[in-house]
Amino acid sequence: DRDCRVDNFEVMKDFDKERYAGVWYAVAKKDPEGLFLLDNIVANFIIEKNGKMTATAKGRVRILDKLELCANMVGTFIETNNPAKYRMKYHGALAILERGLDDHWVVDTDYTTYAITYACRRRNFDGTCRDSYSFVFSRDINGLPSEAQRIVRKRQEQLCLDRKYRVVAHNGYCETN
Ligand code: AZE
Repeated sequence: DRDCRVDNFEVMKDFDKERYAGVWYAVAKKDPEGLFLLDNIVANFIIEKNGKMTATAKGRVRILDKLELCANMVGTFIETNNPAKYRMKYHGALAILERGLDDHWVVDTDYTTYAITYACRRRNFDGTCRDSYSFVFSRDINGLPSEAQRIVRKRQEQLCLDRKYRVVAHNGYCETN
């Protein structure tokens, strides 16, 4: 039946980072293992003058078991042979926050309404993913229209992550914290 090997996942064809640039609100996410952004997640992708893509991301996190704060994260994107498959180097503005190097695959987007991204951090020996995260992004903080939701649901199935997502709340927490 469905092929869940990461290398066989389809990603956005002819990905155009210039059209992708700008603000995206996370409206749903599938979490990886360990610490992660909780909610109020907003990403802003920028194309630098040298053509490289960077991004800032904000989101509420809980660290040291009970400290809640808004993480200000910075990501730089390393291009690969596939224009929709990046390696993302990221770190927090505060040294106590995470840093790392993750895949950042743009699985699908129409540039103006929705985007779905995928990162596999650890693979099983059979090529399926052991530890992944994925975001559904919207240009509109209030969510996606039903046509886009239908496309996104299909992509989530193709990533073998159907029913693994939760809604990302936006309540202004990171505009004041
Ligand atoms: C992403 C959008 C593009 C820029 C960045 C993103 C990811 C950020 C994280 C942050 C984790 C922070 C934690 C802090 C304690 C994909 C949202 C940088 C993965 C866990």
